[in-house]
Amino acid sequence: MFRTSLIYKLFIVSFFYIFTSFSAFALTVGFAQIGAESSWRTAETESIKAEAKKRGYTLKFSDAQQKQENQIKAIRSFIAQGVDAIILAPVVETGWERVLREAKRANIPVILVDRGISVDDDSLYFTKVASDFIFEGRLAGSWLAQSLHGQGAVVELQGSTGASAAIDRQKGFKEIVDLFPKLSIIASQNGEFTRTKGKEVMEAFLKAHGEKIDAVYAHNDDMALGAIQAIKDYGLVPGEDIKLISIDAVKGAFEAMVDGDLNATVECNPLLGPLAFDQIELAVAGKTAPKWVVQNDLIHYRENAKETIGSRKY
Ligand code: GYE
Repeated sequence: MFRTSLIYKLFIVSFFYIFTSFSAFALTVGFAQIGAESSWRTAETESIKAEAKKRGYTLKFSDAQQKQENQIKAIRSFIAQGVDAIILAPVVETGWERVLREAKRANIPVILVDRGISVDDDSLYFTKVASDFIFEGRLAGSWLAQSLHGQGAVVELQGSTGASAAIDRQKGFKEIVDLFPKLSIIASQNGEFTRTKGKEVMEAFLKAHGEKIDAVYAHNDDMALGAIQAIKDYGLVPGEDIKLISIDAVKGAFEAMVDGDLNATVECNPLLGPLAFDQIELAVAGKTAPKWVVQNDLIHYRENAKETIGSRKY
């Protein structure tokens, strides 16, 4: 009798111990995502959802349909629900101070993923997990300058207005192009990071400049894939008559490189889930992190696409 009750008590005590320690670590995290404009973003969303599941965390997910006001609303609702941390993929660079101050006041750490923000007070967020877009633009510019032997007319498909990914990819690319007096960007327009808009803008570029265009620089693969279609419809050969380089390195870009339509793509890794949750755990434990956890990117060429396509993870 005595023994059974002792075992019984021990069982209850250890059960409560396990339960309380487990629930202390089972965090609730809000994720204010931008939308689903590109295959890159879909891969990022999946990575963050999968990582939350793997760690046994609850993820509250919000899709802002490309609108900053929706992201701000989502953040406010996460604060009201008392989440342990917030992941924010900021659609644009500016206008975040007020809502981030609210999160700070509520003691909820904010982890930025994939894009950056411009604020005077960087204590408004814990850290940023993202690629270096200026570097990506420079890499794309260097490839293009070389492959055109420093001479030619380039059209640029920009990412959505105000996004750090668009601002910096433009900046880095232009820096390199400006080094070559005979290389110029003859047109540059917003293609909203989507395949549909990329095709539409490329159609307009072709109508205005036709065969004068030597190359396309697209801020993401989806827009390049749309442009490839427009070039084919116009009766030119993408990858040959008009060279194309874009950024992201998603599966669709590799398929286009295998087909010969796309010349090169700069990698921008969207599988940010593990790194983002590592930062959350540091924040919740009261530790510090560098202000920018940089992802390293490289360039892929169509010449090697057949060998590498099989090992791609997104
Ligand atoms: O390159 C593009 C997307 O913010 C890095 O957003 C991200 C960019 C990515 O929709 O495809």
